[in-house]
Amino acid sequence: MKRSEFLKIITGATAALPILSFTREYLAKKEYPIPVSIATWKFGLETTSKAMELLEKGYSSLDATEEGVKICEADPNERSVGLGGRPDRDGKVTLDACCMDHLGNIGSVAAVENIVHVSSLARAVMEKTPHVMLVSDGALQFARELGFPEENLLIKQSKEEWIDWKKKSEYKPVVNIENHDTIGQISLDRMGHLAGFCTTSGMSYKMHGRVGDSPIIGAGLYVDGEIGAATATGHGEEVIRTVGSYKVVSEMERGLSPQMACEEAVRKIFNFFERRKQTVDDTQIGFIAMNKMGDIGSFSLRPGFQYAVCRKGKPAELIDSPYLFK
Ligand code: SD4
Repeated sequence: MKRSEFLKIITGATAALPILSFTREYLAKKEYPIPVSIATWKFGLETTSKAMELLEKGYSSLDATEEGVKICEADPNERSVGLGGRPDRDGKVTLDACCMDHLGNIGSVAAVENIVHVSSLARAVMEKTPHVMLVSDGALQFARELGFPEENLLIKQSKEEWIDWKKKSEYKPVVNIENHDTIGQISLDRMGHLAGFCTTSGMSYKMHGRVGDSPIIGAGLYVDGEIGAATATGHGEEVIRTVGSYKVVSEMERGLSPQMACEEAVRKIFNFFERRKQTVDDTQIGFIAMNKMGDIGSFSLRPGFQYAVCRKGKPAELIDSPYLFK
């Protein structure tokens, strides 16, 4: 290595250190505007309100967030999460979910059929097994052992749409409409503890067995109890490629605000598109993030992404995310 290159690396490394220690000091001093809960998309209004009701009573961020996302999983009108989620190209609804707490405990399930509350199943993997991820039949078997109810998740409307889709079998995800309703939710409780869940039926008409970013710790969700948390929605393959949620949290660890950290992660994704000389015309990716102080941020690749925020003593609010491209 040339001396100048070496110096560049050294300078870069030492430059990062003061920012980091500044952040830690700042975190220790600031009073938390807590509790607070944030969630992707409009249904987050209801799920963050539910979480806040529980957080204000003193529930942990893990318990409150789980109760929030479960509302969405049980609602057949939400067509990309839980019951009523759109099927894969074989007509099967397969769900993905994960959770992470402030201590670094993680649990995840992927490609699960017939179980509505996969978020709770992911939590059970976290709390009741020596593992962190169970998939497909193994996850279903575990759910049965725990007595989770089984039901057909393919509602009539989804079935009819799928039959219609099969006429052309064109796999063309429509930005913000067809494939982008994953719920990622993060809360900060009265103890100052962060936790998050991410749950989805994934991309509509995906190949059977396809797993997106949502159940992948670091991609769809990441929580570092000493720094902050982030979660993603949108085109999962792109989020996995950049380990998106981890990227957001590691930018916060370097000292960036949640807002700037989300912007960095979206720019990184765009940079990978550019390298492959691909357009982002049919793609949407959105991140939301919160740091340990309860400051929040969001950023998306394209317009249309919204998220909900609910702070202590206030009604939940829907916010249009800033974005990179029109
Ligand atoms: C996936 N990220 O399976 C999910 C889809 C999504 O909002 O976010 N929908 O790739």
